[in-house]
Amino acid sequence: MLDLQKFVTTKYGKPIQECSNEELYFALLALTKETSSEKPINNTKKKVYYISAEFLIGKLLSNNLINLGLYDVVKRQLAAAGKDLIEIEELEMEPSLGNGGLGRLAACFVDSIATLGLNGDGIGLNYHYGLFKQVFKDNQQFAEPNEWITPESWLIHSPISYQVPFADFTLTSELYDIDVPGYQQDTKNRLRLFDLASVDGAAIKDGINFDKTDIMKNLTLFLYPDDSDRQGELLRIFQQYFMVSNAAQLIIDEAVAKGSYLHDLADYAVIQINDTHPSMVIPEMIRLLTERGIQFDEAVTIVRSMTAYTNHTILAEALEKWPIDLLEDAVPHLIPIIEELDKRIKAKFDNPAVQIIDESGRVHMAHMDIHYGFSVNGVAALHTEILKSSELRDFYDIYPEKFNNKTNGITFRRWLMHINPRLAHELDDLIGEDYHYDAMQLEKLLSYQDDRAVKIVLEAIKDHNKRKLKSFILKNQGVEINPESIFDVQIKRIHEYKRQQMNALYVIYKYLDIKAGNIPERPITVFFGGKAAPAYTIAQDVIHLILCLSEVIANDPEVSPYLQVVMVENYNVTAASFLIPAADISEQISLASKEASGTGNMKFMLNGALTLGTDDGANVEIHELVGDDNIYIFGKDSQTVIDLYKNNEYVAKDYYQMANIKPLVDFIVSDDMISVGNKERLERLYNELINKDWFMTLLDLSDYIAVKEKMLADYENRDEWLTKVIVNISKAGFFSSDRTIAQYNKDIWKLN
Ligand code: BZD
Repeated sequence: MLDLQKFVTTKYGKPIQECSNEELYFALLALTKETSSEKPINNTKKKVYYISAEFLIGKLLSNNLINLGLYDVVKRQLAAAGKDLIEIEELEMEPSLGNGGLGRLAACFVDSIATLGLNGDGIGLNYHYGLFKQVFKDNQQFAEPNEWITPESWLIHSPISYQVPFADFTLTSELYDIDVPGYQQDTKNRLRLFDLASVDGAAIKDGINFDKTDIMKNLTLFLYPDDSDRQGELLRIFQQYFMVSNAAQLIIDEAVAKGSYLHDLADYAVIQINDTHPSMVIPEMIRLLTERGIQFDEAVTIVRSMTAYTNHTILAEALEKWPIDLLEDAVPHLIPIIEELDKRIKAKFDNPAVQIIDESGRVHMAHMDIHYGFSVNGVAALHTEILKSSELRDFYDIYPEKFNNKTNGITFRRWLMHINPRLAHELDDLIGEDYHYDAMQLEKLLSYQDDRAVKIVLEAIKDHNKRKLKSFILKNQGVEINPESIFDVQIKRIHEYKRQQMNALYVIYKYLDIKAGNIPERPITVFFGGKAAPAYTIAQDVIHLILCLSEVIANDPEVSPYLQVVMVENYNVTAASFLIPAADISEQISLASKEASGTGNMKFMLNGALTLGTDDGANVEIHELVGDDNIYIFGKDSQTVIDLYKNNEYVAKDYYQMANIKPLVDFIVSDDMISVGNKERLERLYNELINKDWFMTLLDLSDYIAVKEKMLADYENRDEWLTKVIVNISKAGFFSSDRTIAQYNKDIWKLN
């Protein structure tokens, strides 16, 4: 049994009571690292390497304590000494090694791989400042470096180092490991982040700008450095190649150490390519194998039998296509290999749509993955079907056997036990702890769907979580919120297809409705959170719209008691951990067909929020699981949307002219808004909506408003609402990432 008092006294020569929270944080960090260092590394023969540009791991202290079985005892012993684990944990810096769902999925996956006792590491880069820290000024987003690496951290410097060749120089890598202890597992895995010793934050000038030419100093400074110029594009290629060359060398070394003679490499290793950022691992692996004496044809066969690709988007503009001359400038030694791979495809298939190098000399990374890997998966049932029937149809015709679906999942250790301990304990009491290991056991909760006493407890937990969120927002942003209001939450990257602008138009509707004298039964607080890519102007404009609306409403005493808009600054995993358990309404309102899966939708459901969404991504599967009565679906379905695009039939202006829509859109450029905002930004967004509206906001707006109004009215029937909440929690088990990973293993990786 752990004696924390003894551990702390040995470290600092004084008892817990006399330590600062900072001292206690570092003591707990040391304790956790020590405990996981004692666990043996999983070393079974075949191993999966999950290569990803992003691992959005969030703070690790609580999660590691939970997985190591130390959380409750640490919390208790701290409390006995008058200290609060939650306050201590606040001192941990959050790494922003990811952007959104794709990166967070990778983090959930490494947790589940370890929890299932599978042998698998995550491989990525150790960005010193991660994505960026979002700050608001003048109702606009600004980007600052997000510092997270402290002298003592989760990173463990490894002696492993490789030479990575580029056109004009060779870089020597460094490796930092982060232990990944699975939940209640004897062995552990690792997240392995490659870096360069010479990288230097002094290269940063203002905000997140830096001199992009000096690769030695800036290679791993930021995730997604600005790529609006050639230098920026080159830097991304440098990063990607640095990541995969290190990965490939590590994979070969580890396999050889276990007895591989390379011809049998696929018996030792399988690579999961997370989106196309790691796609260069294919030519790189072929290069390294041929360097080690394997014939080109055999190298291709080996690589094909050990690489699998996950697609996370159907947006064509998000699929990477690197100009070959750019690749030539950075990694000329890959060019003959890529050209040879392309030549073989051109000889075999007389279809421009499936070529690797197109007529304008761009290398389609996804095409290389599909031809030269053995598996292609989408991330939700609908998404995979759309890939097969439209976006990747020509590939599906060639390789039907490669295509498979793996509906995303989330780790319940973080997204339930850690962020909502009261709910987790209530579930333990009601249905036992089996669901910790087999999430489908949550269905046992269904038998309580008419239980008054359970409903009262669930309501009290939600109330408690709302108050916790209130303190978080007050502390971080100095904004007071009303914990008695309905909490309506939309948190995700800011993107037109996710349609935060539609939610903002609802807010305008509600604002005008209240001004017209229709006072809502209960106040509503609408939360937004998310970062916009610095180069994505319209997304910046959407943030501006939300911040201006927030100010206009806050300044209007007629409306502010009933309606509040909160744009959470620097939305990240920590903010999510406060927002999700407090939410009543989960906004999942993407244009049908465009959201590959979504994973926030799963987190909200598990924490007792009801979904307001389109039949898109994994919402479709949530809908099927909970049934029509327990979800609020609106909008045009994916087939209708796909047809509208195909036939070029959507005309935003036709919708804008409608009597119920025009005043809402016009409000964006009203005097009220312009008085607190930037005219150029607001007008640009207004024009975009009425003239283009590529993601069809106005198409679904009327239906959205109607269904949201119905949802708010239904909220007042507390008994029925709480039945729906119980059904949602009960059915969330399917979305455990343990289930997803078990499926990846059974169908793709075939470990153990
Ligand atoms: O991946 C997201 C999808 O949008 C979600 O629907 C899905 O649930 C998750 C996990 O599968 N994709 C991303 O997060 N993508 C990016 O962040 C990204 C980053 C760089 C370039 C392109 C896309």
